[in-house]
Amino acid sequence: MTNTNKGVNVDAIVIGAGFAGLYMVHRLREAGFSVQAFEAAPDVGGVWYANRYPGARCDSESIIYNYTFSEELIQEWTWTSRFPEQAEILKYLSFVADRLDLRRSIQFNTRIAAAHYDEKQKKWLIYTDEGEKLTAKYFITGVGCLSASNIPNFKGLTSFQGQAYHTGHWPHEKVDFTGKRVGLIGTGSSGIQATPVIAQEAEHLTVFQRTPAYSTPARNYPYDPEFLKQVKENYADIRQKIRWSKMGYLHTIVNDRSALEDSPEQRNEEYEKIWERGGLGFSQTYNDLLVDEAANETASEFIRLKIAETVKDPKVAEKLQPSYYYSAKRPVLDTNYYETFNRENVTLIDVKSSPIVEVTPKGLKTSEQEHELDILVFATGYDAMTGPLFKIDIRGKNGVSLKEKWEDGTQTRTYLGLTTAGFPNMFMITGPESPSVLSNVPISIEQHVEWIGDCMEHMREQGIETIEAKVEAEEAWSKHCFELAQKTLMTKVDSWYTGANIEGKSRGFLIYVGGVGEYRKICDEVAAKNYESFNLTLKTEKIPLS
Ligand code: NA7
Repeated sequence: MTNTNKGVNVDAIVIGAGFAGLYMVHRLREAGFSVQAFEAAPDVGGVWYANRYPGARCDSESIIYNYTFSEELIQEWTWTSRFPEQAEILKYLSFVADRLDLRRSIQFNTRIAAAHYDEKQKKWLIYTDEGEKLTAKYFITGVGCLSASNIPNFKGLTSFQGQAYHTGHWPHEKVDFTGKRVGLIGTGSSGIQATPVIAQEAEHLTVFQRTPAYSTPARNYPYDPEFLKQVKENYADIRQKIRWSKMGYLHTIVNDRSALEDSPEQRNEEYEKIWERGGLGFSQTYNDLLVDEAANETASEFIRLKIAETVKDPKVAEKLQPSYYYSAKRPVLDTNYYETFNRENVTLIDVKSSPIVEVTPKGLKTSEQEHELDILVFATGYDAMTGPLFKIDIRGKNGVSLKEKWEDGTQTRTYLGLTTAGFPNMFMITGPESPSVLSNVPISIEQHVEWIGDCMEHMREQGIETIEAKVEAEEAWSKHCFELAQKTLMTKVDSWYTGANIEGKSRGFLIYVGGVGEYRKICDEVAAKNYESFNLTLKTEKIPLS
């Protein structure tokens, strides 16, 4: 991979070469800015480069899990099935990087250790982990929301003598489970996707579950070429629809009424219909599943009954049935997850009732027994939203670090999830308090990249040197975000949405739940009003504009 665009002083430095970083590089280059991106991995892909665990697949449908900004890319790329698997997404991003000649602007195998704002120069000083130093007017993070992996600090963690992997850092070569005793900790999306695939190969699989998930069937299938032809012909409409939709998807609320308005029989029929359809639409069966406890219970109970019907051993079925509000934690899609517990080579251990005590050289010890294992899989999730940003020593005005400013989840303050006061000319793509993970992420990424690109062009045209969110604007935005979230059931359940999955992390809710269409409207209005909720300084005069 070559890097011919490397410079010590550029207009913009971008971190990451996933969906966000790639498009940001392209957008800025097209606008005539000099840009240098850095990526810790050896190639493009971001989380899709790293998440190579068995069964890794996206829960968004392929035809909308791509860039929409380029008609050429839409026409030239063809997905194979309804839900894209990791390898295919990675191939897609590699295709985009080639097609737009992006790799020459990216320095791979390089982690950014620090980014410090120099108030005198009005520039960002960027330090790589190898001591290289660069300066840039703009500092843009495209580090993803779920890229800082979480391995719980179990006693004896490093003593295990078998192979151990986190799903988010899976090796490139195939892990051979044949004849192996495998232990898998965690039953979120990653664990639930990996379980059926590992079970087919392993001699024995022991799944260590702390909290059961509500999982509904994905029902993946190969795409019909005729369908894809129609999609390509109508992409302008599709683009418009998803950009202004609630969550960046084509599916919307199926029945725009309360679940409680239907009789139990009607409701069952509706749930059954959507269950058969597969995909993430189940949570959209009625309009109040995420806000009304009683309505939510009807969907929760439907899924619990499905689990009970599928899993033959009633004791195992009981352990697999969740009791919190459906969809308040990230809903999961699966292929044969519950069926897998009918296999003789699969055991479920409930670590809430018998907690993991320690990792031993031979395996994993719970309060009840030691499980001997050859391979240990950590499907234990991520320090979401702020975790990837805190891995970099980001310091704004007066040397204050982002971590110090935000302190913990409850103190995090952003304006629009794009910027934060005290950090001029820094932009975050899908940052905390933007729709990000509660949307079809590439659509949210595109909107952020375009907003940032437009903002930088505006600044260039107007001779503006710095842009920085006003404190009162970010206070109001953070308050608004939290108030919206509190109207839902999502703040009432422990999850990575609330930061509860990370020991010592304070509870908050760092995702804007108002929807991508509404959010786009708000962001567009801010730009149309000449960024009045920001402090702007002019290049020469250095006088605040507002
Ligand atoms: P998730 O959804 O955060 O799942 C992590 C799982 O690991 C979850 O079941 C956790 O249980 C479990 N976990 C975490 N720490 C422990 C400890 N200490 N002991 C036992 N079990 C533990 O991560 P995923 O990788 O599955 O998915 C992340 C997102 O990526 C996903 O939502 C998609 O958006 C893509 P808990 O529920 O916390 O009790």
